[in-house]
Amino acid sequence: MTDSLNVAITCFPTFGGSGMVATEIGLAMADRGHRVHFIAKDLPVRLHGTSRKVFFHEVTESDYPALQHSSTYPIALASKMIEVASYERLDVLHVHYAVPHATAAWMAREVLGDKAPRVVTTLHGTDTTLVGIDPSYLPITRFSIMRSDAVTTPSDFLRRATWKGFGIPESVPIDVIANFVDTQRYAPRRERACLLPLFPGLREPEPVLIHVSNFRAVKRITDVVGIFTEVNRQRPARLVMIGDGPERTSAERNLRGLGLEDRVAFLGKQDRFEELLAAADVFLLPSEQESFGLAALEALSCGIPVVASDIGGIPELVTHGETGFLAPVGDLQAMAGHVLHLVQDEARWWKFSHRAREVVLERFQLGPAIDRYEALYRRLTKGA
Ligand code: GMT
Repeated sequence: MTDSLNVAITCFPTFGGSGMVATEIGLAMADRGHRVHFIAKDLPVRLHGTSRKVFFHEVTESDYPALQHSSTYPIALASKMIEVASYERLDVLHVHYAVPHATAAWMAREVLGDKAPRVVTTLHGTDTTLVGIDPSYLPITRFSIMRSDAVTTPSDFLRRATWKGFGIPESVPIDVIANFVDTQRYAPRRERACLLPLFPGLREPEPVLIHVSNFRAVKRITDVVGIFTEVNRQRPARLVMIGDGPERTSAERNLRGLGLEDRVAFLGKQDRFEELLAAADVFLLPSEQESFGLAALEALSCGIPVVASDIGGIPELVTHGETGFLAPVGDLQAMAGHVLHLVQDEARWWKFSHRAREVVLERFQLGPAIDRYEALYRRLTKGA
């Protein structure tokens, strides 16, 4: 193909929405015939077993003793970007999560001069709402965002938060390209058998709640436990917890203290969990902050209604009273009430389930999102 592009993508390789979105964009671009280079500290979690035109460049840092107390990752990353851009003649460098990736991209561009690729920065969440606006990072992050050739966010909420948080004039364009989901992989299938190994005593009328996250404080894991406990008090229920992070241990301890450990399964990090998601009844996301909420979108795609906090970008994907219910952060009684309202009426549950899938098919499919990114890349490289 003559008009294929040479694209590099930088992301965190860890379990987390930003890395997953970045990886899916890269793989989809490769499927469309572009050459795609991932530049990261480690192999991104979903980048395995590919035979497509995808290349991985590992960022390596020196272990020289004098550097022991300094973080050299941004410099090592910028150096790798320079190397890849020079040898591979990159057209586009697309970085996910501004801190420190947008800054590394800016440094690389300064060095490369005329030969520099176009830089796209996709902001994901705490790089704007927390870390990026921390005074320790704000000036350089703001500058690096402003120096990007294009900036995107997954929600209108995050676009506004970026303008406001960094004091960037609203005349500076930020494209909202909503996160997306593979609707074939995350599809409705009510096969409860996959829950039996987790809960051998599961009886059909028992509702199964599910939560997926990195178990950081911002996810309010204590609230997940609180909502479940209240639901279970009124109607015996089960809870599936997928992911790992700092809040997991106390949540497990808490549930053991309540004598509920047999009703809850902590599975830790899982690469594939779509079967469990599709078999559950309600997805819980009571976060303190969420620029988007990718895991909630995956649940909706499986036809699973979501009960979540009414914050950030969540209302852009979950419609209160249609595909789930929203409540103020920390209002456990309201959230537990919403869960019960959903699971106590089968016809209502199915109505929400069908609408959830419908909305995802209408607005959050992978293809149209990739069209937008590809059009953006082409716009930036036109005439370059
Ligand atoms: O920003 C973070 O703390 C991490 C980041 C991630 O890598 O998963 O999460 C953000 O990006 C996701 C993908 O765009 C969004 O689905 C999450 O809502 C967002 N997290 C927050 O805003 C807290």
